[in-house]
Amino acid sequence: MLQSILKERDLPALLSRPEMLEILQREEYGYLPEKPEAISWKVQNDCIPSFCAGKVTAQRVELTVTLRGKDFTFPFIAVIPRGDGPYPFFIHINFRPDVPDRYMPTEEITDNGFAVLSFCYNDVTTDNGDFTNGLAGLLYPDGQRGPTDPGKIALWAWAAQRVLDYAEQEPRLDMTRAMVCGHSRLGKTALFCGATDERFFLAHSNNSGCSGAAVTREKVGERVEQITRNFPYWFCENYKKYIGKEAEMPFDQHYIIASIAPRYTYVASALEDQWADAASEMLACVAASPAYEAHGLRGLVCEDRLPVAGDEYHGGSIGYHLRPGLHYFGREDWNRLMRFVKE
Ligand code: GTR
Repeated sequence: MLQSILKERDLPALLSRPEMLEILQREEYGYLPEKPEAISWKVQNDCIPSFCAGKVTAQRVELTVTLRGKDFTFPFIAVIPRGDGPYPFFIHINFRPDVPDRYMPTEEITDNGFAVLSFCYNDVTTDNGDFTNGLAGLLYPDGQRGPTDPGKIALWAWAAQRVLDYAEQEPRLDMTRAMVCGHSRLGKTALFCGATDERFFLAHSNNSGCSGAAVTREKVGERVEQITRNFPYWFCENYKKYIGKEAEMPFDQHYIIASIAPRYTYVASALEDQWADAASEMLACVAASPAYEAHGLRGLVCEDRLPVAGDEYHGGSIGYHLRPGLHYFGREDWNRLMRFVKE
């Protein structure tokens, strides 16, 4: 059944990872900036005194990167279980700087044996069309972008990769188990981040929908037209070419998941999130699976039907669940994700 639905959607065939990343960057997200010339940090220990009853350490880190001769600083918070580790860890690209946060049940995460490093995307560069502030200001002093220059999603993803640079020298973090996660626009960001940086062991997209985990062709809810009208600055300028012309796109969103292979991908959908379109999110996982099979792995291992609430597929290298409820990144999503990682 799933293969016949996919046939109707008529998706472009998978290509090699470099070819898919090239197309995704040129046509959709813009090219990821190069690595910074320098990176340094200032650490404030015990930034949330007595946090989690002393079971963790919480540090506030101010990370300074030098790019194209200019400096830019943004903060993140690293919460690590007490002990030597090394602990598997999430880099959570969040909407708010708060720890804990309604999208991040920190104590539950660390009780499960994971560390979590989180930052607020607006502290990297604002979620609007202003390309003169924060990291964007280093790249676009006059605020003007060319057709393939990175949009905000690529810039937030780049920042998460810099948090990973920091993690590399923290012996309590297990670099073989580095994971990136985010919700909605930041789920799109987490996928792009994981796809473009092979140091990540897993990328998690929570309810990312259009231009994230969901296949675009025949998608319901949000489409290229709405997303580029409301949020043109998330993408490169080239993406607008495909308004109403989705069938002509030389890519679809299964490319972003396939670019994470052979590393793990986790896609979480929500039943009442029709704007994101759970069926199209699951179909992208199915369509990306041959990229895993090419490595001798299984992609999404699932029933041969569209998802229903309560489905959880943890048998392959692509994990998936569809939970009841609204567009949200909650405990249930985290718990299912953490179970997938532990299994
Ligand atoms: C919506 C947008 C979606 C999704 C969401 C979010 O307004 O249409 O693509 O990303 O925002 O980030 O909360």
